[in-house]
Amino acid sequence: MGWKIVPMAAVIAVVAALGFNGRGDAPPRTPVLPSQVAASRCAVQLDDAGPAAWPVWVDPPGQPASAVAAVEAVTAPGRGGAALRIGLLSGADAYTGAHAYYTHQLPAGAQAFALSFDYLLPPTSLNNREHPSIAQAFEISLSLWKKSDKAGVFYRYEWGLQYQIVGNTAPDWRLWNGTDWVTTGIQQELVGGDDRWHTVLIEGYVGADRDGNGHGDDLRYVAMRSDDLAIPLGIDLPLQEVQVDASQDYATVAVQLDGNFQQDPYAVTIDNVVLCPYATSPWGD
Ligand SMILES: [Ca+2]
Repeated sequence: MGWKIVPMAAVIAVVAALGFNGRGDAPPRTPVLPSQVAASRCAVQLDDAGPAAWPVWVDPPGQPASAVAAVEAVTAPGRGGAALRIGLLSGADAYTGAHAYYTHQLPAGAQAFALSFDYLLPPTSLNNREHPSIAQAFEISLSLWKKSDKAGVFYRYEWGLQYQIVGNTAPDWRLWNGTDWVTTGIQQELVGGDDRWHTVLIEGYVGADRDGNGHGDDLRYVAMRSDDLAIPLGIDLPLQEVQVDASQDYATVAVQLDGNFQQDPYAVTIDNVVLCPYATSPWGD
């Protein structure tokens, strides 16, 4: 299938060598392999809500004319259901992204999550080899808007995973720490094109107050799966919380297409978008 499988021992060594900042002096944790999302528990596909439920926000903000994007309903050939096609259609400025997001309420106390979906990438080179890659990166994220213990004060907590197509360490998987992308050191060569379905799963905590400091700023990536590559992460990142205007708790699941240096148009199709929230850890830590 064309992926480069990185030996697990090497993955763990690379992650350790990168020196992700842990919180305090917590002892090393036992690596946890990603679970399979239980379809029977979390059967609602967010993409089936249709394009009207997935508005697009342009990143960076404040440049509404810098990118044109659209979300349309499509049927996924051979997969028997509704899917969404997100298109970055044009743009005046390089490196502009289209961020399509779905907003929903979560059960009270949700602080651990498994997010998974299937997707089709556009045909592209990787890391500008041979010819310019059509896309810069492809991202998924989960954001929580949560009430704090101060009256009327809400914070936003964001969790994200990026497949970086062009960059110094690309093609690789990177994690969002609230202000920047941090490489996992895990490289994978994904093939784009029709019927080249890929599946990604990310598990972890966000918005949790696991260290009891009164803030839900503990961000932990527990594990991920990309196609047949199962990756224990066990990475704690110090998340910067951002104060926001809100009146109730809610969450968004987003898919972002990042434009390249010449803002070439391209599209990504998503299907089986499933979010499983948990009030307590399903991973045994
Ligand atoms: Ca679907």
